[in-house]
Amino acid sequence: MKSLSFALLLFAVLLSACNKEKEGEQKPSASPATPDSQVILSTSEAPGSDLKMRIAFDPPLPVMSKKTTFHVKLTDSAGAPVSDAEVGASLVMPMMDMGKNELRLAPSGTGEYTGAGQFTMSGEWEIVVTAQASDKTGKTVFNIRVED
Ligand SMILES: [Cu+2]
Repeated sequence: MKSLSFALLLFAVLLSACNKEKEGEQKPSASPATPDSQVILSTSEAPGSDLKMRIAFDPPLPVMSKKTTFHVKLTDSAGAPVSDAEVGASLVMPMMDMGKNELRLAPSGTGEYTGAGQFTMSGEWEIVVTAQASDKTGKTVFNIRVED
């Protein structure tokens, strides 16, 4: 019995240590350059991604069938900007096949890439952003909600 409660205690300690680490991680990503838009429902990074991404929209709340400009900030795992990448995005509705809707994001500053596209329907969309640099790759899926 004693060893079981010790194991539980150890588990609890490890859990709280994990949470603290996560809180600490938020700080360096709070860069004022391209803050994540409030329109983002969730963000998930593909396993093995060396390149980290943040995204912002213009307009900040994308509207269906109107131009949306995408700004992606690309950094390496240490937070340094990566400017020599090929960056593209695919706009996908998770609930249905909306056809191919892809765009290229061109370099627009230190570690920044910009491109425009259109959401062809209101509702929930995934923006699948891929980046390929000389020796690193990254893929991040941003789930957002698009208004009518
Ligand atoms: Cu649709």
